[in-house]
Amino acid sequence: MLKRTCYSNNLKDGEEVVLAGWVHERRDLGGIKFILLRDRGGIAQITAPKKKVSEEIFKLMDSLGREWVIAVKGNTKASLQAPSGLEVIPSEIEIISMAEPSLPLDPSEKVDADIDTRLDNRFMDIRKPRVTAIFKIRSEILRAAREYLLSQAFVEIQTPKISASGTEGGTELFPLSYFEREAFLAQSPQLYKQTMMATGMDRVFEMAHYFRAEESNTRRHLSESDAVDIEMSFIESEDDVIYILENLVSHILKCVNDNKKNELALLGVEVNTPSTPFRRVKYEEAISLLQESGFNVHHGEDLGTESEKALGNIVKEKYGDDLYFLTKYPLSTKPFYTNFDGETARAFDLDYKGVEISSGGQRIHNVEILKTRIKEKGLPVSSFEAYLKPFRYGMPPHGGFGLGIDRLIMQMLNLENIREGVLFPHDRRRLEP
Ligand code: AMO
Repeated sequence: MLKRTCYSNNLKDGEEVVLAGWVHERRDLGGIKFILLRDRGGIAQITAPKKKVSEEIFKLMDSLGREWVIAVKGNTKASLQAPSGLEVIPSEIEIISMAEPSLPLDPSEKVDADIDTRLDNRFMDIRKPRVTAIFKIRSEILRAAREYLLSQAFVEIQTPKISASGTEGGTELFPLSYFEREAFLAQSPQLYKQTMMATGMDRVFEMAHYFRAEESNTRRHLSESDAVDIEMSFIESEDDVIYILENLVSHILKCVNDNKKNELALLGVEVNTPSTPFRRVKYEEAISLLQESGFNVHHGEDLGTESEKALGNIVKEKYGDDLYFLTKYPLSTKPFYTNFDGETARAFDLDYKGVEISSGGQRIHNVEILKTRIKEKGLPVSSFEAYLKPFRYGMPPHGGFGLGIDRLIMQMLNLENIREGVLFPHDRRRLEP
């Protein structure tokens, strides 16, 4: 097999190269034949003028089908017509793998496909350069997140994904049979990352995977999702956690802007790099702003999808901000582990263009108060014994957040559906691929 020497975006004039990839398109102008060859770097034009290539190659160009995998050896040459300004004149073409002629979707995007067809044939959908770009940006988001958190002395951890109890409330759990007993897929690393605060590790983060049996089929919920979870000790209030979150998100957006320019251009997206601190909007103010705009929302309720979206528009119009914290929530809307002042939770959400992308806060670190809150939420204290034990042997004040990566990329790139930013999204209806 010919050994690839470069990607299509690394071509230089006057070199012998070997490219390997997929036949994106073929064109035949009689005396000259073209192949657009697609690889991870983009698209390269392979040009075969009858007079300049062997008869064998000229013929072979005709026999290639769309989406076949080929390797092409040839010389690069400047060309005004070629998309990259360079073309390759082939001296050898090797067929590596053929494709059935009727394609399940069109990777050159000349024919539109609905989201279900795209996801059913995700391997081929991801061949589209614009879709590949989304996942290159996603990789940069995770790289930047690690970079920032490591720079702030956080230690990366991994925690179990099979757990004995729920963490985020009783519903939305995926039960599974675990030998002789029932267990659940982890909704989040919440209880483990809090347990880590009793170890003296002080600051931890996890590239976490959430499993949630979300009943409804929405554009922003999945059964499996990814998040950056952090937990930190010796905080004075939730403001210490907010500080890390706003600087983390700001660093991520800056890195995507600086390092993924080509991908953003391909997607036609501009990412605003926000300055810190982000705006804080108190829950009370949010309710008033929504009521003034004619929304039927009441104090004490959690904000629904529609009111969150409307609030995003109001905040953008009033203050010009895409990113803002919602603070001082009523305690009743937050999980049992949330610390509080009277009826107010020491918890926050971070919204991005009207969609919640993160939530977090200060936790309860007093074991008796924690037990009371578990009972008040109607949960069985007995199933939280393992979680509660570390709280009995020296637990510092602590807090943290979970930042949803799928939601972050959806809002950053203005994707219509969360599924577009996830390789193989799973939801109530979709378990394959
Ligand atoms: P929460 O339940 O708000 O908080 O989740 C944190 C963030 O994770 C994302 N997210 C989801 N994304 C897609 N599909 C889902 N089904 C889904 N569920 C959650 C959202 C959300 O803001 N333990 C707390 C975090 C903490 O306090 O540390 C938690 O899980 O972006």
